[in-house]
Amino acid sequence: MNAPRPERLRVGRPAVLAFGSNLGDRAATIREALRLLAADPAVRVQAASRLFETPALKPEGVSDEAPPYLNAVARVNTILDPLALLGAVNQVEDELGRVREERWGDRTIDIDIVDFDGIVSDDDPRIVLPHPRAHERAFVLAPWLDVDPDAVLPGYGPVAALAAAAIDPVVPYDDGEGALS
Ligand code: PH2
Ligand code: MG
Ligand code: MG
Repeated sequence: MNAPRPERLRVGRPAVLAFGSNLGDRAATIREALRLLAADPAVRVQAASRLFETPALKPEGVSDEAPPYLNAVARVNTILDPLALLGAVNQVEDELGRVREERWGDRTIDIDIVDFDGIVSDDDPRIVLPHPRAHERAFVLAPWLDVDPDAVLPGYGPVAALAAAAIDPVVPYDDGEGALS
């Protein structure tokens, strides 16, 4: 029997993930990260943004010395809870050679949970939701608009308005390989 599923049986929850890479083959690494996440049976990748090229933001401001980033955002649906999703993205980071050294240091891949089902929480220092700096980062907000033009950042408002106010430069990046996913 294939009766329509009642709404309450929909078990997955939406989340927004941000990807950044400024070392190695940046585009290939972000594509591989998406493939690895999509291979997790607990995570469904629903949409991936374009790639954007962005100067490295360091604690002291935008840096012209550090290699520039490629950034992207994906919309996913998952049956994991936030901490388990964090574990899954950290595992993908490890598989792709992420080394955890200095804060905001150059990296092959960074995957951040920007939003998880609208949760606002800083109870657990391992995962603050939404991502505490997403509201001011065009390198997160611009690709997010790609996958959801009507997105709202919990506690901050429409992503379109935040993106218009953010000052870090973001430029769409085309390496001829087509869409991310
Ligand atoms: N991520 C950081 C620090 N700085 N700068 C850019 N352009 N893109 C990033 O993804 C990024 C950053 C910490 O996660
Ligand atoms: Mg980050
Ligand atoms: Mg991170």
